[in-house]
Amino acid sequence: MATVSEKEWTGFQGLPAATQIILHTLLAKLRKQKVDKITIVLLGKGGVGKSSIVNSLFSERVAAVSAFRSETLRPRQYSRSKDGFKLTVIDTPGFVEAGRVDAALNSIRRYLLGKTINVVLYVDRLDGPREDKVDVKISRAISQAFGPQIWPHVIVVFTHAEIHLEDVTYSEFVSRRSAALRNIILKESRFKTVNTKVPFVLVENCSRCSENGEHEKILPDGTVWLPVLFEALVDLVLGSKKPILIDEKMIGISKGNPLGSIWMPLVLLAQFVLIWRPIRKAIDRDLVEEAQRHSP
Ligand SMILES: Nc1nc2c(ncn2[C@@H]2O[C@H](COP(=O)(O)OP(=O)(O)OP(=O)(O)O)[C@@H](O)[C@H]2O)c(=O)[nH]1
Ligand SMILES: [Mg+2]
Repeated sequence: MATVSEKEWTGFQGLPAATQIILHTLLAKLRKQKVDKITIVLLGKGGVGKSSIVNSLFSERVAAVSAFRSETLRPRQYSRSKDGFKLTVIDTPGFVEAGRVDAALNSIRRYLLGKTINVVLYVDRLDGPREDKVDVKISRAISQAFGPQIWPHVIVVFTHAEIHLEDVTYSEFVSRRSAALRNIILKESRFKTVNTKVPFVLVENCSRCSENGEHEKILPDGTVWLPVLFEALVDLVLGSKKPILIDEKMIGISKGNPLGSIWMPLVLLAQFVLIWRPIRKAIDRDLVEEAQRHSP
C-alpha cells in the first residue's frame, strides 16, 4: 500500500518573494479556469533527480534522495495544498538499467491504475551520457505501457542544468541535447502529429547552485528555473489537455486473461465447425446406414 501524505504547502512561504508572486499569478490563472488540483507523475532513469524535483516543487524535503543508492524503491505520492489548490506529485523508482525498463514501468502503471493525471515529467540529466539506445528503449516502453496518447501530457525535464562548457555555448548545448531527445521521443513513441512539440524545462536541484539578487536559483544563462517549470505545468494543464484516467483499457491490464476473452468464442466456433459438425454428420450417416441394413 502506498503512503499518501497530504498537508499544507508550507514550503511555499520559504520561496523567494519574486517567485511567490509568479506562483500566485499562476494559481489565480488555474482558479479562473476552475482547476483546483494538478497531479504530476515523474518518470525517468535511476538517479537522474526525480525525487529531488519533488523536493524542489514543494520547496520542502519530502522525498528521500541519495547520490549512492536508489531511495525510491516503489511509487510514492505526495500532496500539498494552498488556498484551495492541491498539488500532487507521484515519484517513481528509476528505470535502473535498460533491461529493466519494462519491469519498472509495469509496476508503475499498476500503481497508477485508477488515477487521473495531468502531467508526466520525463526526467533526464542535461549532462547525461549520450546513450541513444537507452532513450530509444525507454521511449518505446513508455508508449507501450501507456499508449502513445500519453505523450501530449509529457514535459521533458533536464536536471543538473548548471553546467559550464568549454567548447560550445550553453544555449547551443541545450538546444542540441533537447532536440536529440525530442527526436527520439517523436520517432520511437509512435506519437506523431503535425506541429508536435515536446516541451522541455531545465532544472538545477542542487541547493548550492547560483542565485540572483532575489535569492532565486538561476541557470548559467540567468533563467530563474522554478517559475519556468511551474509555468510549463500550468500551460500544459490549461492548454486543452484533459487529464487522463489511467484505466485498464489504456494500459491493457485486464482482470482475466485478455487472450482468453478475445479468442475463446473463436476457438469454440472453430471446434463446432471443424470437429463437432463432421462428427455429427458421421453419426447421422451411420444411423441412416444402420436403419437401411435393418429394414426388410
Ligand atoms: N548537482 C545536481 N545534483 C542533483 C540534481 N538532481 C539530483 N541531484 C543529485 O543526484 C542524486 C540522485 O538524486 P535523486 O533525486 O535521488 O534521483 P532519483 O531520480 O530520484 O533516483 P532514483 O529514485 O534512484 O531513481 C542526489 O545526490 C541528488 O542530490 C541536480 O539538478 N543537480
Ligand atoms: Mg528517487
